[in-house]
Amino acid sequence: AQLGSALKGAIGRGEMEVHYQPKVSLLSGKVTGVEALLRWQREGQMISPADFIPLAEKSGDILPIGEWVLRTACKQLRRWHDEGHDHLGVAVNLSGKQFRDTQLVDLVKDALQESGIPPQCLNLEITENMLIERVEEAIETMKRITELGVQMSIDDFGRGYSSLTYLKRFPINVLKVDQSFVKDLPTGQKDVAIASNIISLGKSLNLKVIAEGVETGDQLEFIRSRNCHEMQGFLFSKAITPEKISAMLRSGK
Ligand code: G
Ligand code: G
Ligand code: MN
Ligand code: NA
Repeated sequence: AQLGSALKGAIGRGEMEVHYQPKVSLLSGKVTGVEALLRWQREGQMISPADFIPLAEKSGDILPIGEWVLRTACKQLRRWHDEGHDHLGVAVNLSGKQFRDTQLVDLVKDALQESGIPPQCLNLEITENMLIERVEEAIETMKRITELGVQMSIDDFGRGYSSLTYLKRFPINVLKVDQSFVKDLPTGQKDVAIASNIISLGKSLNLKVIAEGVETGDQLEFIRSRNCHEMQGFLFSKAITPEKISAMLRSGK
């Protein structure tokens, strides 16, 4: 309850920051985009979004917080574009409540207009579990978003109540292989089978495939050997401040 009441004013008190984790092309080795990851510094302590997002989701605070993350990420991307990195994209995670909010599409339009970024440079990440209920409404929302030119990713793919129906019926552009299937590559035979097949399934459906949670050179070699498009993980970088991303881009990465 204490954490919950502190959450209310956290943005106003300047305690929330958006950090960004690079996504890297396996072909060029270059940063193609970043994922926005929320950070809460409270009384000198970092509280993980894994701990406070569920609270915010319950209380409804996720709506103003999520709106702030989206607007902040779009405006930050605009700055990177203005610094000359206009190929860069930004991905923003949506919670279930945000995804079902009837004002989401208008908010996305407004964030695009306010920042002036090209719609195709914005990517919204949702998880499979958000697609189980109210399927027709979810498809409609995703259609309206992708008609704006905005891209959509299925995050943590394979971890939830996976159904191939999602790949068939939902308008998506990117598949993110859940980090649990990357963890034991390349020696774990089950991860080898599952990761290889998710990558080839995504590719044969013309989706961009991103492997998450890549921490070792051996994992990187494995996903490269399967022609995965991009990687994200501590091997390259954790989520860092926008200033550090700018420095990374200036250094030619
Ligand atoms: O860095 P990591 O600890 O950032 O994130 C933990 C979890 O919190 C992940 O599942 C991630 O998707 C989620 N998360 C991080 N930032 C946001 C955000 O801005 N919105 C939502 N809905 N989830 C987020
Ligand atoms: O659920 P989602 O994929 O949006 O959340 C990303 C989460 O994974 C964040 O908590 C982020 O900090 C974390 N993460 C990113 N790269 C790595 C990695 O290489 N290893 C581990 N263990 N976690 C990672
Ligand atoms: Mn994500
Ligand atoms: Na993920």
